[in-house]
Amino acid sequence: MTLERTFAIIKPDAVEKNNTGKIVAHIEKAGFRVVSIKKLHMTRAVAEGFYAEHRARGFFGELVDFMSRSPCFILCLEAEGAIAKWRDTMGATNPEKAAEGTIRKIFGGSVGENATHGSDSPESAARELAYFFAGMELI
Ligand code: 3AN
Repeated sequence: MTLERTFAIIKPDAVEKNNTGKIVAHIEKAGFRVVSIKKLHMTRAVAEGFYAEHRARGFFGELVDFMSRSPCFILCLEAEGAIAKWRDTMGATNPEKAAEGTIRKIFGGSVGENATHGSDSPESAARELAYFFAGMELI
C-alpha cells in the first residue's frame, strides 16, 4: 500500500456539539497524521461549489443550508491507503447503519448531519484538497 492523503471535514453538527477534539483524537488513534487542519465558515457559494456533483439530488438545498450554517474544520489526513481507511473509520453515510465504533456511529445524528466527510476516490481527494488548501499549507 502507498502513503496517501485524503480530505476530511468535521461538519457543523459535530463542531456545534463540541466534538471536534474527540474526533481529532479518534483520527490520530486510528493511525492518521493530521497534515493540516483549518477552521472555516463556508458561504453558500463555497458549499455549492464543493458539492457540485450532488446539485441534481433532492437534498442538495438542505445539504448546502447545513454545511453553511456554522463553522466546520477541514483537514488533510495522511496514512497508508488513507482514502479507503478514512471511509472505513467514518462508517456508513447513515449513522444508524454505520458499524459500531465508527465516527458516524458515535458522533453522527442523521444521514444529513453525520459528523464528518471523506473523499471517495483519489480524484475526489485531489480536487477537494486543492479546493480548500494552498500547496504551502500541506507541507
Ligand atoms: P458520503 O458523504 O458518505 O460519501 P454521499 O456522497 O452519498 O455520502 O452524500 C453526500 C452528502 O450528502 C453526505 N455528506 C450526506 O450527509 C448528504 N446526504 C446524503 N443523503 C442525504 C439525504 N437523504 N438527506 C440529506 N443529506 C444527505
